[in-house]
Amino acid sequence: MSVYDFKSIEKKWQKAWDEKGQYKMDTRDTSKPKYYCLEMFPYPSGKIHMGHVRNYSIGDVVARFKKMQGYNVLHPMGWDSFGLPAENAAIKNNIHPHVWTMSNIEEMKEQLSMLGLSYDWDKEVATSTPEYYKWTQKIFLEFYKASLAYKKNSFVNWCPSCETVLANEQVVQGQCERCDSLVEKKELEQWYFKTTEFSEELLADLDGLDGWPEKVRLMQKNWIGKSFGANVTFQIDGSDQEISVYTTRPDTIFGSTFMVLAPESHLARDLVAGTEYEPVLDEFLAKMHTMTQIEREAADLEKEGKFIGKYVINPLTGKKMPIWIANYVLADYGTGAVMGVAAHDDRDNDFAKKYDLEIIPVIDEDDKMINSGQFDGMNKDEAFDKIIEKLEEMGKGNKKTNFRLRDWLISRQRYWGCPIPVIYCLDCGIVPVDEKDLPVLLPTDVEFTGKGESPLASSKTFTECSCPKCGKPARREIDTMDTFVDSSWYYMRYADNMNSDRPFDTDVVNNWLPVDQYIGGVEHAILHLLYARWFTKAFKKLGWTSHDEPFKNLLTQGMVLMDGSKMSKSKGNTVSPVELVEKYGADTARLFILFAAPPERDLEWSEQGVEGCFKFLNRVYRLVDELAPVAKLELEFGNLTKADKDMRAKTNNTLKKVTEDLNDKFGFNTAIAALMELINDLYKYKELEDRNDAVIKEAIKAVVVILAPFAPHLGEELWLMIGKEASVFDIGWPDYDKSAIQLDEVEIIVQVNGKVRNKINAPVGIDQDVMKNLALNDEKIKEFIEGKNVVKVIAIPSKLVNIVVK
Ligand code: ANZ
Ligand code: ZN
Repeated sequence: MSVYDFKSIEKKWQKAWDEKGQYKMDTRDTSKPKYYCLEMFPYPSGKIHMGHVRNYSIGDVVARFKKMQGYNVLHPMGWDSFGLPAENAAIKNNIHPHVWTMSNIEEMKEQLSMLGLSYDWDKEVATSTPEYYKWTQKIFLEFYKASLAYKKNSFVNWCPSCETVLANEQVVQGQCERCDSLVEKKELEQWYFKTTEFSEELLADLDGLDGWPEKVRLMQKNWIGKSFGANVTFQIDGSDQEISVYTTRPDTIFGSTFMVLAPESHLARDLVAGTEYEPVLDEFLAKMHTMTQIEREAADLEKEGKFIGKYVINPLTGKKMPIWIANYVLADYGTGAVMGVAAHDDRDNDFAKKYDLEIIPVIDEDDKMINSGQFDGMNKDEAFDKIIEKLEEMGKGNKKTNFRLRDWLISRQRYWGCPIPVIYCLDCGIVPVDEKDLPVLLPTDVEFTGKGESPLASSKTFTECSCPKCGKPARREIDTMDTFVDSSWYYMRYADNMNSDRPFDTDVVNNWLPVDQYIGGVEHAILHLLYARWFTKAFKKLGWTSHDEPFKNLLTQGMVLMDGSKMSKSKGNTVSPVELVEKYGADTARLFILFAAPPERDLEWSEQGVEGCFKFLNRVYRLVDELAPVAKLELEFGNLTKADKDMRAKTNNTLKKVTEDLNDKFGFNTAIAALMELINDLYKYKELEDRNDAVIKEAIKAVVVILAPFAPHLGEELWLMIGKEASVFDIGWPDYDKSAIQLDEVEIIVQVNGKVRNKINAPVGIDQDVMKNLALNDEKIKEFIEGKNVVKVIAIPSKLVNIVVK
């Protein structure tokens, strides 16, 4: 008897698949229906972790199953390979980001290949390679031409001691993550993508994404944040200048007793200009610049502000309202000005109490208007519309919807990102790089000091250039793009990754998109998915593609936990995938991960669970090994006994259940559980003296086929052992035999006074009276009804008999 030598089995099949090109596919082949299975590509940190193993194991089962079902499956993998860690490594270890990144990719690819994943590596992309970022730059230029990319001033986080711009994540409680200095705000010109161009579509199309988790759709919806209200204009007292505010509560206007402006707004600056309040604003602004956006928007922010010396007139009450600046008003939302309603808005309430401002309630407990003149007594919803009408009549306001969604700031003062392909000329201004000069390559003569605005500034060969328009000396843009730009379109490039004329061929991408199944972490539920959706809409507008949404179905997998908390390097509670595979094999690792929890749920790591899966695979191996000679014979079913029929029913029922579980339901754990049951039954059945070898053969084949997508190496090996030719993944997914699962007998539940007391077997289609008799005469049931009065017997055909006794 041979043993389950997973090491040599896995090595053997990985080599065989490789040599045969098992997973190569042609995206231009349209002879079969397409299926695009995509897992979120990783940042190449150098080491895979259990989260990757989980993500990719799930994707691999889906891809293999769909291929067996006859689809042409696109299942690619690549690298989100620009980003800060490479740059930090460069600063720390004096190694070039490109070298560091490529060696990490090498390492990770090797680790992934240990898992036996069915990727077509010919489709690989790495976003930091010139072959890829050339097209990211081309896309930028197209967006620029279409006014979907533009430049404007904005504030960035600046560390005065590191002399560098910090990303929001690098600011911890207002301090630089590296040196703890107080972070300042510095105004720089920055590039933006106009995400707001598609706010309506991004919101409306969420409705059609019924293959997405509801919670993710909701998160997107909240992020886009559409609100309904009005713009209202207030005249400045003693001037004909006006201030416009955005409010979602025009019904509360009679209760508005002060106005609050964002300290950064131009409005505030204009109002104090040349007055004694100018230094007040300056001092307040300096304080604001030490705070991050996140802190400013926090609900528990301690409200603070200053009066700036002027008043506005409330258009409906005619009363004077003092104008303040306050930390809770944001410059880039609405108009940057708020009508303060202390009685009905929590933030305004905190503020009014602190600074002793007037508080006038205008809506009572029954949602009826009070203190609101002609609107008194009206329901507040009615007043909402009526007040807007009134303001419109007066020329003081109008209905307005607003989106919380901002344009996307894509400039990064970093080296290891995609260079923004524009040139600045003193005479011509911003000049796009000619397409024939793409890619704008990252220079290699850069010093990584961690200081300065952008590392690219230190490269003369890079910054100095000539203007494409007039030929005069000019300089290049030194900022690079946010890495979310790279990951917003990689899944389109996969479909046509060798294209050297354009980012992708329109027909090819129109055929392959949307992705049929996208799988990844819920941490990308907002930004990555939103940006990818926005790119899709932008490409459609450019006429490059015709689909509306990038991802038809989305699965957000749960976390991998150890002792209840997320496995992470910082907590030191990790299990190394490499060590795991070395100890038990990839098939055990995959099986455990898929069996231990449904994919959307968190998964608690258990060494015992891994052990259990390993034992199970050993058990399967021994069983198939023992029965292989039988499985190779030419056999007929002949006459079947009850036991034979039961075994056939089990086999075919299992096949049916697994097929249903895998068909877009992600019931991996229940499918594996069903397989385990089948194995148990088969172990018992094979010991029967009058066993039927044709029944065994049928069961063994089902076992191997069902196992294959989960444990592909062992699947192939067993397939060979039972005399078939590789590959088990080239055969079609088998249909189950319907006639085998239509049993001659059914199980009938017998209840006495509503309590289940026994289960009895009865022929299918048995008469109700015969059913009742069988139940009443059953030995076990007799014990429960002896000496009692049978009042009533109810029978539900083929299911249940209930006996009522007194
Ligand atoms: C008066 C009022 C009364 C308001 C009330 C709310 C409740 P959403 O729903 O998020 O769109 N607001 C407007 N612009 C702002 C800014 N730049 N920074 C901070 N807050 C701002 O929020 C709209 C509401 O947020 C607006 O409606 C405004 O306050 C405030 F009982 O106006 B409201
Ligand atoms: Zn010029």
